[in-house]
Amino acid sequence: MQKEAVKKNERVEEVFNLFIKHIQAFLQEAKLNHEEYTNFVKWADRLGRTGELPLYADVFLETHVLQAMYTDKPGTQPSLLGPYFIEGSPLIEQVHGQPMVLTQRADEAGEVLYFKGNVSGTDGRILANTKVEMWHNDHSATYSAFDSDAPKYNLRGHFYTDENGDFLVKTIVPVPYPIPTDGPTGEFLNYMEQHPMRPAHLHIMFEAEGYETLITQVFFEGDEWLETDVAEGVREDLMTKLVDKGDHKEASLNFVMRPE
Ligand code: MBD
Ligand code: FE
Repeated sequence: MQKEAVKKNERVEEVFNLFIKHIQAFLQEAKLNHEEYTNFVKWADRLGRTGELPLYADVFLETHVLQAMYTDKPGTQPSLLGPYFIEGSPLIEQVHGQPMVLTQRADEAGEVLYFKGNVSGTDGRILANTKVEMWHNDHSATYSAFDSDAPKYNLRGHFYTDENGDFLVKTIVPVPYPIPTDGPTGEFLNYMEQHPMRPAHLHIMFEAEGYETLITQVFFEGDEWLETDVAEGVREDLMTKLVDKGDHKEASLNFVMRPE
């Protein structure tokens, strides 16, 4: 207990030292005048006051955290957790032989999607009974509990893989998502002459005993925003294809987790 606390403080000290060292180097290089400095501080203050700091961080910084953590490691690449995950999603009822239906309104707009997945380990093990957490936006590109008036857990839920590590979930096809442009994050995008779009994506997270939790996303071939995703969350092994089945679409992807 005592030892743990000491270790943690050393890590915080190390990180803060690096943080201040690089901020100072940035200021030396940028040679801001006093007006620019004041503008920068005011902008950062607005970022905090409007509640957009998590959004800004997840869009412009989180991808670099992931790259530092995971480059060159085996298994499915992680992607951004993003600012729109909430705890406490409902357990989706599992009826044998039937797809699980992600929480949705009776008249949920959008194309029906059946998404099939399989979860295994880099050690070759089938990962049965793995917890799968899913959340994504709706047909009007809004996330429940944030920029939508849908019920809090709309298009959110969790369930478990079957004895073969498989799952089949029924939901709707997510759509490309513009991050909010009316606040300080939008100001930043404007100055950078950058569009606010993320390609359509499913958020998905896997938890299995003895394995590293895998937080990732699923993207769809042909999406016009894949190459210029504002948050740089796209990874090659997270791509799937939407197959047209007339009254619905199908897609599938295999996920591979790493032992701890
Ligand atoms: C999103 O939907 C998202 O997934 C991320 C990472 C950032 C902003 C909006
Ligand atoms: Fe998202």
